[in-house]
Amino acid sequence: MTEIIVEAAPSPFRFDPASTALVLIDMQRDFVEPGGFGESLGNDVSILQAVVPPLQAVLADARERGLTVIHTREGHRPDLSDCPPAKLMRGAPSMRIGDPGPKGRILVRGEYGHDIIDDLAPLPGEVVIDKPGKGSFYATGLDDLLQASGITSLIVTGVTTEVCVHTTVREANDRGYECLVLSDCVGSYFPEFQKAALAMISAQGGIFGWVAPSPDYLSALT
Ligand code: C5J
Repeated sequence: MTEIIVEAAPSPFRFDPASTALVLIDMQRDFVEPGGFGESLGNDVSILQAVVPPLQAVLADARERGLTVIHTREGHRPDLSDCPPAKLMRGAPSMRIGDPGPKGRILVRGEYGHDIIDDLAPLPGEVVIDKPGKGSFYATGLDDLLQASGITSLIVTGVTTEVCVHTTVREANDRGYECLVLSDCVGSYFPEFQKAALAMISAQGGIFGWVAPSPDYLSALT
């Protein structure tokens, strides 16, 4: 066993790369680029671009050292049979889930907008989890896959911090996984939510997990 120790809040995060996966949550065009789901909800999606360069560095490092890499995508079947009406009808977006948009049907599997951005495109052999909800465990095979692979720790990245990242970290925490969230590799449309969401994870002795910037994570590995 190799123990890596990362300076993190609220305390050093210890993990063994052999039992750790890097998780990239929903780095899809639908959230990160104009013309997708995120923009249809009234968000300025350009703010999420800041996440891409540090996440590229973390992904490159993980690939080099053979860490398990897992990508997730939020989205629905073309017939929307896995999209609850409550989600479909929520709010007053400019385009609803399933509507045709400039990058294809909004948040629908198989559409260009639903896929992961080119800068972080999965390599053959990397796991891609399609999920209908905000959490990566709900209605997916993620837990089974992690258990079968002996994964007990997750390095968590992606968007958006207070929605799919938080839901996933909470689900993971309840299932016994140790999560380190890389603060510069997760992004929110709302700077105040970014700050609060990260603080919530490490508060109370790490009630949901640990938080550290990616340079501290990467330097611990070298
Ligand atoms: C949202 C997500 N924000 N991936 N989804 O609706 O965080």
